[in-house]
Amino acid sequence: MQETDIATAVDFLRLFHAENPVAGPVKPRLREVRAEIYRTGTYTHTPEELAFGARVAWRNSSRCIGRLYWQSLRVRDRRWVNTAEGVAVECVNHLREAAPSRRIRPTITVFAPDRPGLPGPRIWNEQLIRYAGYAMDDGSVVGDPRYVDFTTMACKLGWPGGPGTPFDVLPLFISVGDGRPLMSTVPGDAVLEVPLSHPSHPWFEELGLRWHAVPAISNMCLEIGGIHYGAAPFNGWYMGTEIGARNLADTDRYDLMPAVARRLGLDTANDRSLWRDQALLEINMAVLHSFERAGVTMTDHHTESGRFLTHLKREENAGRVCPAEWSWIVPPMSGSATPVFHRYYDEAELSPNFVHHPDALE
Ligand code: HEM
Ligand code: NRG
Repeated sequence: MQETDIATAVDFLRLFHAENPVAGPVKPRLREVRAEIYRTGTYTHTPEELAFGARVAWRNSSRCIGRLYWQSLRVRDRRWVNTAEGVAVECVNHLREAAPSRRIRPTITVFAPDRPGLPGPRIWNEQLIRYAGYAMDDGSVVGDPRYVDFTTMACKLGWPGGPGTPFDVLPLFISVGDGRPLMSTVPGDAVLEVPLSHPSHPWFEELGLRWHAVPAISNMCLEIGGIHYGAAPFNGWYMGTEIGARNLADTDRYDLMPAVARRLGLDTANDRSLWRDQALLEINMAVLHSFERAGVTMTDHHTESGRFLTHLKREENAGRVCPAEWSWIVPPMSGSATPVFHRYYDEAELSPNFVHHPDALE
């Protein structure tokens, strides 16, 4: 772990004081931080700097369409938690607090940062809740094919495997420094899930599909003013297409378009019958309907596209650049039916931000 770069720290502290006049002048704080870096090789954010830094990291996440509410991110400061056991407990607490009574609250938990010579904790899982993928002898997969490698690793590290359903929740793997990670199962009451049904096709329920309510990315590094928080899981709520048009539909994921098209009686031998498009639509109707029926927060791609344009206008009025990546912002179905399709965006990498660990597992 390297020493903290002073210039990066100074840039962040200037930004914090410019956007938070109540914090007073920046000069005394700069003097303090420079001295701490000379003395220890790094420095410590105040709770206010940490909360602001995490919110601005979200504001700067150019792939995220959901940034309108960046100021309302709840920040759980757990920087004193630096053991794998402690991180496991707080990840479960995070999940419980993020969705009390099914209303999801955008939340981040920030664990101990890396310090010179002393790496902070890492969560190996891509998200706190993900479904196992079991490779069968006949080449098929039970569960989520995306996590076959992760599941194989989990079993090698001592996971006995789940009950073998297509939706077995994977255990968490958490490490501090080199060596074997701690394995920790996520208790069932911390995993809110929604069974899927369709508003007008009763047979849809028979497919036995479900999805977890809270997307909580846990393998990205929160970088604020030169400090690296390697474990800082965050969540918002789902946009329906993430589940309906990708997780359940991609041919290398649950690959449900053919099965749904057959139940709909469509001609799957002919591409031009648009059976895929029709199946995709029905799966997405089912996802939005089911979350609504269960009272669980979810957005749709039309509403969220409109909100994102509002966000862009607000950022422009505040005199800020809002970087965005077209290929991530445009929803994976009906792109041209949403306003975010019909324009270009500024591309820039701003700090604070969330960055992928170079050695992250899938
Ligand atoms: C990406 C929506 C909250 C940070 C995304 C994506 C969507 C999305 C649709 C693209 C995902 C994909 O294509 O796989 C939302 C919605 C939110 C929300 C509806 C509701 C509040 C948040 C929060 C944070 C965040 C709270 C961080 C504090 C990110 C980041 C990515 C992303 C870093 C890129 C992930 C990557 O590179 O793999 N978001 N988001 N989002 N979002 Fe959000
Ligand atoms: N597509 C992924 C989740 C990526 C992030 N999406 C969010 N983030 N909505 C999936 O699990 O389908 N968030 O923090 O709300």
